[in-house]
Amino acid sequence: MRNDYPHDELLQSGHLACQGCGGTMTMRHCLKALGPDTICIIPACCWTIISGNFPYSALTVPVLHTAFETTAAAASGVRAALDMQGKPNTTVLGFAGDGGTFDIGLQSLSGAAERNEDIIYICYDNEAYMNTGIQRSSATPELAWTTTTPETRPKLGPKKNMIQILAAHKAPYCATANVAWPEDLIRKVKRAAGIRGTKFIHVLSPCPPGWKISSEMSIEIARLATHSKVFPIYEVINGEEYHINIAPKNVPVKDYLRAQGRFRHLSNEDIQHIQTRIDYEWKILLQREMTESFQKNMP
Ligand SMILES: Cc1ncc(C[n+]2csc(CCOP(=O)(O)OP(=O)(O)O)c2C)c(N)n1
Ligand SMILES: [Mg+2]
Repeated sequence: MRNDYPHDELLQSGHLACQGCGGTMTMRHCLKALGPDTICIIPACCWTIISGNFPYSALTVPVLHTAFETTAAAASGVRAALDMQGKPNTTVLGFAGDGGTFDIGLQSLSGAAERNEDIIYICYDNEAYMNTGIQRSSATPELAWTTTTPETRPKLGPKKNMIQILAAHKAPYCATANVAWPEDLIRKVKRAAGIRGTKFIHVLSPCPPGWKISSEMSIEIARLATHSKVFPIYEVINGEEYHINIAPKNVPVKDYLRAQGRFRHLSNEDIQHIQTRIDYEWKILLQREMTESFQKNMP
């Protein structure tokens, strides 16, 4: 392990997560990056449960549990209160699932990003409403099984592109990350902490029961998501400058899909359809990275 990897553990043992929970690893790494002077704003999601009840919380930082749709609004309020108290250096961390970010919390996140509130917003994306029993969200990948999109009627249409939505707000810093690359995630959270305004980090966080994988496969499958280009890892600065941070190994999408029970029903044609879409999205991302220098010169 590298020497600059933070050894402090702000997430204690005794939490209530499932084995192999990517959302838990995401929280652990984010808090390592931010340190103890951090306040977490957590809406309804698995993390409402994982931290445990006060005073037995596994989190050693203050937590405000808030309503499902209000993460970014509540974070804005906490930020304003801290500023009034003369505590500008305390980090306000909104930490929400994909349902709370892509769907129900989108308008409050959009409002905060438009006002450019000085907060870090981290979405741990396990690609469904896991806490309530694996219902599809707009982050669920195309043709995946969930309890509301059964194998005979799998989820139609592609996953919503949240980074593009935040980039369209000209948020000063947006990034994707993956629990399989903790050092990249920690670097990004630290970088976000040094920027004023709304910072958004979208972290792929596998869910073994929801993805129908065994818990020890969590990181390996997360890694395949990036190496197959299903979940590219990149940063967007000021909504314009794109930087891809991890070079994919061109693994066929099939290898990623076939490793998970939630895609067990897919035909070879389905897989080819997904591969075509992934290749197309990757091409667009490369083009965005290449047009960076033009955009830098815009007024
Ligand atoms: C307004 C409202 N609607 C529905 C719920 C029920 N609910 C609690 S957690 C949750 C799922 C959250 O999904 P996500 O944000 O993806 O987080 P995850 O559970 O996957 O960690 C739902 C639907 C709620 N608490 N409030
Ligand atoms: Mg979820």
